[in-house]
Amino acid sequence: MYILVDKRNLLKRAIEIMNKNWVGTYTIPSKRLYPHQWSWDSCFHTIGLSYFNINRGISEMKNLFKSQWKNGMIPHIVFDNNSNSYFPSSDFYEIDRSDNSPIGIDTSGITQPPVHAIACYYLYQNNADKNNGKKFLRDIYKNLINFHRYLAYNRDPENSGLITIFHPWESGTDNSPIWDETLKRIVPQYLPKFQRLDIEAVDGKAYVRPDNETYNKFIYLIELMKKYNYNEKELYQDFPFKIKDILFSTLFYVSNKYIIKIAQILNQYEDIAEINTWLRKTENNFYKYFYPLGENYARNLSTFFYNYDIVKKDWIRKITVTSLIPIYSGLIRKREVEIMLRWMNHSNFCGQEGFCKVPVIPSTGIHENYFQENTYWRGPIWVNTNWMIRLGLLKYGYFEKAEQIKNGILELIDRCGIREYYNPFTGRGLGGKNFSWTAALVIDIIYS
Ligand code: 2M8
Repeated sequence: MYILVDKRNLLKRAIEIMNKNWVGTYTIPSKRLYPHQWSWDSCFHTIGLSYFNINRGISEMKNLFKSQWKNGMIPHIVFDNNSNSYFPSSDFYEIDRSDNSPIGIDTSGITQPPVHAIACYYLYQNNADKNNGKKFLRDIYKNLINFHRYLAYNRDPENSGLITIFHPWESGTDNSPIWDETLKRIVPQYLPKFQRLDIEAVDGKAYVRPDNETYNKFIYLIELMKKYNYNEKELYQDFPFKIKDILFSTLFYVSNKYIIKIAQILNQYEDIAEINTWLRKTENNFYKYFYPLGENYARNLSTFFYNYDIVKKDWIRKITVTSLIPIYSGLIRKREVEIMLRWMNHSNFCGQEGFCKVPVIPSTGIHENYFQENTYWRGPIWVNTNWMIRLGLLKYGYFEKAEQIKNGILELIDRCGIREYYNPFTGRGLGGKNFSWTAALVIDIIYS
């Protein structure tokens, strides 16, 4: 049962937060906890901005692409060196070790999921002045292609159309139980002295953030990447964290389709054949890499799409929201979508038998032993993953279920505030306050 949400008021609140977090050229995710520019956050921000301030959206994307590495990588953070409330800060990454790092711009040395082409398309689609929209697309087009070429050629030596990540921070779902076993195998040989600043930023509530052991491993993996001078070819040989990630690969696939749309708007056809080869590769390998035992398991309710650990050569069989994300790709068969729908209505996620008050999807199955209702990416509800699942449901024609998620998200935010994530039983807001991508995506959800 839904409470009627005053959408006009919610929209006003969301825009207010986007305005407060605007720092002149881009939007920060949340004051104090995340005071810099984050790559995929900026894409979600841009999607929201496209409804009420196109120029700010253009500025946000352009500022991000200014930081693009010479090999095409978009770094996951572009630092504002006037801010010192976040660790690790820019100097920790030592990006000068790589010949590819940009000159005079401080960034991290890792990347994040590619939502960029989707965000840029929104800026065109929602721009009343189509000439201006086209001009922006023309300005940004080569950067988009270069980012995707970087992913296609530097992050997929298997030629599978699926992307490998080197660090949980690259996944965007940083603290997910998906990474637990792989991280367990990694024993830090050395660690720099550092002080975590994230716990203070969430008012000392350590339980909503990753534990110290996990955080040490996050830091150690960056230390190790530095030893390889961020050279992907060498990292690929013996780096201990190499995972084919479903969410990242799904976004790569969807974004490739958006690049084709953009190329067609610009009458720029020369790259389309190459992008089509990436699309075909993803289609041909998605089941092979992400769906254990392929066709035979199709009728088994417990079968899911799972991330693939390249080092261990095995699937990571954890029930998390990542397993549902393939629905957003549109490339999976309807029968797997139907299995997913049964799962979504099952008590493992927030369905009728679950305890959730509103039907939205938490970040892990609620009956799993790794489920933690308040801890970052280990149980709480996130708006961006629900946004993708809703769009996936619409692609497959499940309008009623998509509408439930839409209403669930709106009700959750209306009642519990614009936060980074939410307890799936009580709806209590957690993590960063006044969180920008929640605000931005709620704007899109209201309008679409
Ligand atoms: C979280 O990640 C950062 C590291 O990148 C952190 O915890 O310090 C994640 O939720 C990530 O997906 C997000 O982009 C970032 C900023 O919102 O915060």
